[in-house]
Amino acid sequence: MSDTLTIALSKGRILKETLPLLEKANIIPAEDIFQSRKLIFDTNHDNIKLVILRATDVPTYVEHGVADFGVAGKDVLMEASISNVYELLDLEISKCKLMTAGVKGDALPERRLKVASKFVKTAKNYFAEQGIQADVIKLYGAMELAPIMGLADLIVDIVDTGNTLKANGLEARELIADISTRLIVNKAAYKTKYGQIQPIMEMLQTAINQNTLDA
Ligand code: PRT
Ligand code: MG
Repeated sequence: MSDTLTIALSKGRILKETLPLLEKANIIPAEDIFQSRKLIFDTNHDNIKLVILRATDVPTYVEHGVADFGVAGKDVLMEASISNVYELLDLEISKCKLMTAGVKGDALPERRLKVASKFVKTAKNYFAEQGIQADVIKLYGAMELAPIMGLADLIVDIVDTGNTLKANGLEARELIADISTRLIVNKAAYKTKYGQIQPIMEMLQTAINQNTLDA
């Protein structure tokens, strides 16, 4: 059905905070997402479906218009190659910081820097903007290990409390970006389905405001 709205959600920690927000906006999955192995869910609205994706795949589904809406971290959006997408709302959940970090107390070497990150594009852009020469090495996880093992001088990673860095003898250095979860929409869908999209946006904005007041 062409008037169906599909919302792509990032699984993991973002999902845990997104579902209560959707519920406040009266979008409720027809069954418990955490108790199911399904990837696509009906909701209390005939025309709204939810799909649960790996966070890095959310922008891709929205870019191609197979999902109308997407919910993803700003870190993931900065790293994605998207041009058919508008960022509609800051959901103000799963907040954290994208930072550089290095071994506690270590000075940076005089040579070209070695940086390890999952966020290669964002890291390259950041060091280029700073006028710092850096080679960025792609890692898929456990970034904290790279400086300890001598793979990199610095990492670019997400920091919340800083406990993970601390536990590994690292310290946060420079702030690259404040991160929170955003609602994105496919540009074409925004035009053709505006009548359906607009009330959902309003409900979500009310839910975000309510969250902020509760906090
Ligand atoms: O593994 P995969 O790449 O598929 O996803 P993931 O497991 O990283 O996803 P998940 O569920 O962790 O959610 C990631 C998204 O949540 C990110 O894209 C951010 O937008 C957001 N977010 C918010 C965070 C954190 N806070 C956070 N603290 N993502 C990751 N972390 C990590 C941090 O890097 C550290 O390793 O959590 C650890 C604890 O952080 P500290 O500083 O509190 O110790
Ligand atoms: Mg994780």
